[in-house]
Amino acid sequence: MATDRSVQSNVEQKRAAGEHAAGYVSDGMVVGLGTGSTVAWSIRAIGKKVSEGLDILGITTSYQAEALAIECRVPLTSLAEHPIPDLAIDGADQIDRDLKAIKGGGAAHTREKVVASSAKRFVIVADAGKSVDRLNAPVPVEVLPFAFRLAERRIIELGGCPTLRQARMKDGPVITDNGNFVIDADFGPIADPSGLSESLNAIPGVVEHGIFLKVDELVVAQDGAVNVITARGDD
Ligand code: A5P
Repeated sequence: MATDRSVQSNVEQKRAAGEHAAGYVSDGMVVGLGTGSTVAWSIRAIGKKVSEGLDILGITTSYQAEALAIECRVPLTSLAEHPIPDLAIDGADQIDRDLKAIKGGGAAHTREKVVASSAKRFVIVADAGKSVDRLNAPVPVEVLPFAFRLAERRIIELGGCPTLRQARMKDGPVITDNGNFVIDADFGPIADPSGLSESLNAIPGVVEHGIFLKVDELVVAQDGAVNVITARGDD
């Protein structure tokens, strides 16, 4: 169990990484704003820069991000109006050395993937605890409620263990911002993230899963320093 001190240092790492990436934002940009506690620091820092005259537009990935951006007075737009954001910033649940990530701990991965895939540059911000040699967290799979039993069966056939995510402060399953269910699919260590991504995409009724294969840059904070790791660009 984490001590108070480690919890505090984890929060400081998230803040350092999130605020570092806010420095990438400059006048005239359209910026994808991710979901979660790490990128929240980016959104707050961007809001501060806006109050000092920065001229940008944000595109949010969830109701949570939208509420925070509005609170921080970040002007918002949509993908319909600005289909190719200059930059997208987001957190992750795990990220490996090849900059392949698992996202969706907050059930926002579908919109996050749409925004990240639309953007010219996708940056993940993270505390050091998110870095792993091999992805092994359960993969969040957003699925149409009509199809969840089929999806569970197919996940088992792929060697996974599916758990329908349950809500807190509401009886029954989590309902995403898109009105769907989330299955957390535990495959243990994932040897082939690309292959698993393809297999999950092929399940009828699956809207989107949380394996992210294309991350351009990781901003990770550890021991009071911020490290920036850039994708090798060989895939
Ligand atoms: C939202 O569904 C997730 O993809 C988040 O981006 C991810 O869980 C990171 O969250 P934290 O920054 O709160 O760890």
